[in-house]
Amino acid sequence: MKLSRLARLTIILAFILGVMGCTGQPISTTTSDIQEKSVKGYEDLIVGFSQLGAESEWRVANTNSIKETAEQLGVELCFFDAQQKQENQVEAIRKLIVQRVDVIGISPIVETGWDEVFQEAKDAGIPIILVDRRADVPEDLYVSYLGSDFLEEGRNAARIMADLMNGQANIVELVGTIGSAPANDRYLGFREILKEYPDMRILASESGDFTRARGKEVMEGFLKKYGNRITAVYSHNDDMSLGAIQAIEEYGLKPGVDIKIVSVDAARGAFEAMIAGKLNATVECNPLLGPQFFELALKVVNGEPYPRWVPSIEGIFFPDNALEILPTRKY
Ligand code: GYE
Repeated sequence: MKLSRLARLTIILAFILGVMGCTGQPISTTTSDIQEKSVKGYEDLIVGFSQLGAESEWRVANTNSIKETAEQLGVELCFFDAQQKQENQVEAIRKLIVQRVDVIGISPIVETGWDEVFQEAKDAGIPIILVDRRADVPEDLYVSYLGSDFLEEGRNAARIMADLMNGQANIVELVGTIGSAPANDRYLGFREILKEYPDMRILASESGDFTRARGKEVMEGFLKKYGNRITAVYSHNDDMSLGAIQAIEEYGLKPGVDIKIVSVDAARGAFEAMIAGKLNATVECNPLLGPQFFELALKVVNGEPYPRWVPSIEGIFFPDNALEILPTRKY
């Protein structure tokens, strides 16, 4: 049988990955390993993680939490950063399958397009845990979801906005990454509450891809088109809010005063903006998921009972006590 060059390379890669750990160290096989421990501890765990990128303050804190917790617990972590590309996440999962990790955590960049590769993991007997973002796949293709209630975050943002604006506003919306779970649900949750307020209108809604640079650009476009008709901004994350603040200042208006801003995440940058009077509120979305993730991973691997959804506990923050709270913030 003649194998193609690609097939030969794949076999060699599979062999190398199979005998090397994520750190590049060979996986030592002693007799006790071969006999397979019935109950694994953190030191026995090999966990794969496919992170979507590094687009925001939130994401950086999320990655740090996962890496630091793995180190503290002695878990072997195989971490891949997809740099905002779904195809890189698919490739990472395939590598992790070849590496035969115990469990795979993934923060899917968008909701759709995962069925095939999740099925491949399932066929290989590797459970998938969704971390931070949900994927729109059949229930049996993942074991659990750890993360926030994005719909409720959107509802809370609308409730705060209605309060701030006394039920009257011309709103522009900075949407997160198109097709991502937080953008989809923060969009829907906000509108659900807005229905109760006929004098709160959305003038325009556009994606700023969860980044500060895009948030600024999109806000510049809104200002060019609607000028001082805009009375409020709803932004799906703090980075885009910070970009919008800059755009509003350059336009010659006062963010937080002439145009009120409600944001999501509650990252340090948002607290600084609230202290400076430029941001009116931020709905918390907790990125520090490392400890809960590895606890869940261990339960899954040991066949212990675990919930289908582990929700994060979150609050809402306003400028009045931002100065006091800032030193306690961990991201
Ligand atoms: O709000 C945003 C990030 O998925 C909840 O992604 C996360 C979101 C977060 O880029 O800042």
